Amino acid sequence: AQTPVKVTVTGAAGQIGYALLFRIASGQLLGADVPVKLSLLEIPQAVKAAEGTAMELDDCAFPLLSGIEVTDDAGKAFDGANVALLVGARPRTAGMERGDLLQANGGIFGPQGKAINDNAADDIRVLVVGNPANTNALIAQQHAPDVPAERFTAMTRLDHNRALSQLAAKLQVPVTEIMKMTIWGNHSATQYPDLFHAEVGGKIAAEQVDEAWLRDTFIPTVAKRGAAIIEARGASSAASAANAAIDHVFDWVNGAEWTSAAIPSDGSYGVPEGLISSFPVVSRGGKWEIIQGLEIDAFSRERIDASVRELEEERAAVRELGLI
Ligand code: NAX
Repeated sequence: AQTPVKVTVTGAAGQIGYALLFRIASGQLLGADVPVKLSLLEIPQAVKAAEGTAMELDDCAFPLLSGIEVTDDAGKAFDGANVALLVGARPRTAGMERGDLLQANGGIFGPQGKAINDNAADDIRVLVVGNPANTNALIAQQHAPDVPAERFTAMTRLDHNRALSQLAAKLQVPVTEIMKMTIWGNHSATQYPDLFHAEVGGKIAAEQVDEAWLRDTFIPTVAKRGAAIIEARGASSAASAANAAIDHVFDWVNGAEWTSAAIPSDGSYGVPEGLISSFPVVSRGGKWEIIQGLEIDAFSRERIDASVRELEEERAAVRELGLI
């Protein structure tokens, strides 16, 4: 039988964790023929709740689930891990300054990056979901010098899926008719969902909608969808975020055509090298590759630059704080 793949999930007792773990255990993260073992990392106060989730996972008798451990010890959680989903983070609370937020998350993602560096399997792949996701991924990566930099990624797939869904509704086509969607930049309100390369029925999407809708409705609706979900549901996106994490890792491991992921920049499209920024990507041979050679018009350039500038500011702030 195949050796199980070890998948570590941090923040396992949280709401995304609850939406994610059952889908991983059922085979949706890696494939319907790949056995998995789960490691659930939580803070001490939430270990008991994570153990309750582990009991429910047991009760599903998933054929592919070969074991579950629950721990508050990062060294143990990441020991031999092949996939790490870093979901647990310190949320921004009322009155919290950006510096405080970055500091608190540096205290989580620095040590977790080091624990990954020292304990994970050689093929470790890391997806950061916890916000601010791009910069948390950068912090973790900078504490893992022995792991290839490209193994640290951040999630913009939820933004990508939101963009697909908004455009499909506008044009009244199935989401499967939309190709080449891209989210550029930071997973934040500055992100840029790009319709100038997206295609519907083989034609450029931006030419099938009016400019005012694109600029004043589509872009802000996608970028502010997280807040709209909180407003409607009274809680932040959970199942859709878990779904996007599944999409990201499945595609990374199994290959994919054009999608969006935040990965370390190699300098493409004027994004400073090293920033973990969202790009149009394909997945080949277990690696993300940035799609090259796209023409970027002035409208897109301005928006990509604004989001990248925010990432640079976040990087400068965490450097200033000594977090990287
Ligand atoms: P919850 O507050 O429900 O759960 C977070 C869990 O993380 C808690 O159980 C907490 O005990 C745990 N945790 C905190 N510090 C930890 C540490 N050092 N080690 C291990 N576990 C730790 O939040 P949830 O709704 O699940 O969201 C999790 C994160 O995802 C948040 O940062 C949120 O902002 C972020 N999101 C990111 C999205 C994206 O597209 N990238 C979208 C959805 C979501 O908003």
